[in-house]
Amino acid sequence: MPTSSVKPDIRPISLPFLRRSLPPNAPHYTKMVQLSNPSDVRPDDKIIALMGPTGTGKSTFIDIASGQKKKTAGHSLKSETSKVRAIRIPHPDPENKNSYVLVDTPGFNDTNKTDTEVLALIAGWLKDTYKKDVKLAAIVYLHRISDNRMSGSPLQNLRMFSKLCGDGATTHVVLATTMWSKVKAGVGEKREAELKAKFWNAMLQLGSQTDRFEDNAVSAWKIIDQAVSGKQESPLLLQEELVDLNRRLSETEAGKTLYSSLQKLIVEQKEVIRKLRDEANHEQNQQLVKELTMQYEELETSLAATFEQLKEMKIPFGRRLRMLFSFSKPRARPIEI
Ligand SMILES: Nc1nc2c(ncn2[C@@H]2O[C@H](COP(=O)(O)OP(=O)(O)OP(=O)(O)O)[C@@H](O)[C@H]2O)c(=O)[nH]1
Ligand SMILES: [Mg+2]
Repeated sequence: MPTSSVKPDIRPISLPFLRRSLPPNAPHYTKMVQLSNPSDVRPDDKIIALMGPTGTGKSTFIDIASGQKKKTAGHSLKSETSKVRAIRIPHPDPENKNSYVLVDTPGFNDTNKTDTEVLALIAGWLKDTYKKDVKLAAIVYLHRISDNRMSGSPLQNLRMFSKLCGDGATTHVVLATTMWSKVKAGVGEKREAELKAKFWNAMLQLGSQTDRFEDNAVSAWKIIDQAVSGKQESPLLLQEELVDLNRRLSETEAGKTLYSSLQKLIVEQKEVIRKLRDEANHEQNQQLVKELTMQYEELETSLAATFEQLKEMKIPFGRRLRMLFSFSKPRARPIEI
């Protein structure tokens, strides 16, 4: 087995596919390097970002593509990836001499982080790398085919992603479905057709592609190759806004989308609180009143946290006015889903 002394993160090849397709002593996966900072990326790296809601399999995809299955992916219902994590790795095809950087991002609807914090983390990484003139070569956006409805959080995530990406970088996007083993083939196919016809349609019209991730390294690299293949790299809308136009995060299309969703959430939370209060007022059962009060208090805390996020994402009136009269506009435009 090949060994390495370069970095402690380096692991030998472990997947049968890679053993079959590479000579037994191939140095390929022994060359994996963890990049601690955005400044560690190089202009010649092919950067592949994994995005999508929490628990869709972003970390699993990277673990499988890099031959370190089940190293960083989570196994609980809690969100796992808490910061942007990147690894540099060569392509499994020895003819392909490019170095690839796979970027793992935390998903929105994280159980430990607010969406504002998640957006700030992703934006920070994208901003720092773009400042070094490094653009993403591809984005793999994951969606769980086992989700039975495209509403609530998956839809909100997709909207946020479409605003962050913009129409300039859509040809580098592969919208990939995961967890096919958890659904009956017919059900999965029906959901996939609906995604393509409805929710993904705007992005597909703009040149994005779709694929299925089949839980193996061959499938992961097929998706990566498909997303990268010979296209001119272009900045994401969010990168243009933050770096070229010097906007604050709250002033970007993604930031504004988050702001509206927080406003909506506040209205919903207030309504639930009102209903709980009414119910508790009319209830005679002491035990039930106690439970309702507990729920009520939890929601009040959650509402206060949403207000805090909203405050953070609010654009001061003066800046809003200035933006309105500004002639500098990004080249890319937001995509409406
Ligand atoms: N069957 C199946 N399970 C998967 C697949 N991808 C991920 N899982 C499981 O789903 C769970 C969550 O996967 P992760 O890879 O941690 O998801 P993530 O998108 O990185 O989640 P966050 O880090 O929380 O944003 C883990 O238990 C994985 O083993 C897949 O393609 N098929
Ligand atoms: Mg993860």
